Amino acid sequence: MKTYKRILVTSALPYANGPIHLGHLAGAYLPADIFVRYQRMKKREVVYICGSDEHGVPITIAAEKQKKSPQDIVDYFHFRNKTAFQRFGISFDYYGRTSSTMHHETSRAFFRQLESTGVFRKKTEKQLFDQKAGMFLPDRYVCGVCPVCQNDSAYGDQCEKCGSSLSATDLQHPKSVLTGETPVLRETTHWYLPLGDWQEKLQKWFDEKKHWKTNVVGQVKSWLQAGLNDRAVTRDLSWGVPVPLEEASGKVLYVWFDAPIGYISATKEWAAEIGKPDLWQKYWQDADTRLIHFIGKDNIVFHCIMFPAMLMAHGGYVLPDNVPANEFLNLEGEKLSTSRNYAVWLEDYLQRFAPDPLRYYLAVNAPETKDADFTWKEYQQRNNGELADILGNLINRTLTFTAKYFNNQVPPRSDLDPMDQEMIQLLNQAPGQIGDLIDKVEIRKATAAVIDVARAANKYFNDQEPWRTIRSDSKKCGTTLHICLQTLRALAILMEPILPFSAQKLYQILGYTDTIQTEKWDDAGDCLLPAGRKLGRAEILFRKIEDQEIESEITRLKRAGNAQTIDQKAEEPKINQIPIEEFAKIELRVAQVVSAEKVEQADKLLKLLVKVGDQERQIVAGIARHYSPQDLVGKQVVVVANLQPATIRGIESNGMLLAAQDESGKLSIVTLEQPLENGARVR
Ligand code: B3M
Ligand code: ZN
Repeated sequence: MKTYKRILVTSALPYANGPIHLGHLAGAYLPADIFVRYQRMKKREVVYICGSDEHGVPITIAAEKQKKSPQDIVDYFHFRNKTAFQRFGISFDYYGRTSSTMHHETSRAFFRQLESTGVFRKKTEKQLFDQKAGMFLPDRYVCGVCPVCQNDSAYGDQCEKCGSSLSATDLQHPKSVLTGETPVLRETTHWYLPLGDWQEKLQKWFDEKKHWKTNVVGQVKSWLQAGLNDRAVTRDLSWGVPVPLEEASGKVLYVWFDAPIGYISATKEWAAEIGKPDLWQKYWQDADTRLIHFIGKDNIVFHCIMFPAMLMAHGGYVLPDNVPANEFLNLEGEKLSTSRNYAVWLEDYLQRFAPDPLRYYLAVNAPETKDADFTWKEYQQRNNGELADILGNLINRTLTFTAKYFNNQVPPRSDLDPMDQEMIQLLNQAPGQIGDLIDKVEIRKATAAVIDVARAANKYFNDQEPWRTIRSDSKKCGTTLHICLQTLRALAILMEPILPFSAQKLYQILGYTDTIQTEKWDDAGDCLLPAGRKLGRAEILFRKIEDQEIESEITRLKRAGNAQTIDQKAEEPKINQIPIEEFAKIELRVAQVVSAEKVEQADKLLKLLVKVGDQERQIVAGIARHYSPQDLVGKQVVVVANLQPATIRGIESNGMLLAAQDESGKLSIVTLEQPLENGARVR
């Protein structure tokens, strides 16, 4: 196997014409995110690129349906999807958009390069034209009967039933999607990429890909066997990247020509943003880069044939090392459908549940080799039976026992018996085993293997019977708990790629103040949690999900109605009501900032000295990215005055400063509308 210096990971650019649903996540985003998070902890150089696909007929059709401009549609969904991904923990290094100037320039230059080296074939041919609408009908503007499988709702670019890639003129009984009219044929000129010219080179390149998934190999083989045809890379449309030739005015690049170039333009924007504008070249043009495209199976031909052919034709670019395309995720036994609104939308999900249980279920049930089915019942079973009862249980019993019998400190380890040794050995081996699986993008197995570590540790706990040895042999009992706590540290690291939110919480409970990403994957099994370490307070990391919650999700699905539009307000988050007595328990007071300073090596934290009445207090607040110390001195703020003291980065904090933060991440501290006496009650 070739060794690479750096890894470039991409996830398919989702069309900015609708929100993100579970099918998207399971196919192209979650597996990539798990892969990337793992590579980061392996301390490998890796960049994870994605962005909105803002061109093409899917966008203009959505705009027409909603009587908006394409720009309105893409602006709306670009930001909405970017935020939703972020809340789900998808950790892109950069999320671009294909309407950016950089992208327009990059794809026009790419086209020009191919044009000037005579790669394209220009052809004037008859195409479908809607006389009523007065326009040509490329791609999804026309539907009809698939010539391959006779499906009667195939589109002009693709049949979703049999996966065939089509040209609009291939369809039998074509109808305009805009007007329902039968189109006529009219002449127009387009630029074609003669894929046949690259057939041999593609075949040779593909033959070396022994490590590709069988579902991908199968599709690519059959494409190559059938022989590759010319593909038009321009369209008669007004929305898109204008073709950079005078004679082609009024024409734009075909969306599948510009969208994959979006990976390159987004990498350029990323490099510029981090202040190393040339770094994109290393990632795209240096043979030591391992390029991996995560996609769903409907995008295989574009990533395994068309884009590689474009890159070959251009020259100077790396080609993908792997395209681990996933099959589809169904929902309760049926195909997901955006148009019927039959889907679980990510934002909707996040209003009621935490991200990690969904990440877990989608990972352990990933559609890796065949279509998979999402059911709410199985989601609940997996969460309750595996996250809560195996992983959560191990975490809880270990922490509660340590708190109760060892003063909440890591007990020292003494002589090891064979069971201890076996457990330690298992920990030593786990990072290598799980890591190899993630490296091979076998996410289902990797996820199951993480739970297996917890399962083994639960058995170890049971077999060692610490509740008995605490009386008979407290040293032995300490050793058992010591090893269980080492297991929690190992698990925190090993689960980070899959369950990043819970991993970070567990890591903090173990007394670490940094982010868990600072850890090395290879050290996960090395028992590095120091004896004597004071632990934080245990909290329930995985709550059980009740039958009733699941039933109401199933009812929601049955109510599925119209597709999502930009005029719909996203549903307001459900707010948990509390009686006024609960609120009265919180002492909110007016305080004045006396001094403020940055906390060294913690770029988010400020250490504040505030005056509450006559009393001075020290508070550590995570606002350093938004306020500089001098902004704050003298200001009157609101603090929670009766919070239990906490130690943050080794500094004691006595209270909490109130601040508001919106979805974009903008933050404002809460101040007073007019000055009041320090210590005044806030109610
Ligand atoms: N937007 C199609 C899709 O979302 C397309 C992917 C582009 S990847 C370069 O399925
Ligand atoms: Zn078909």
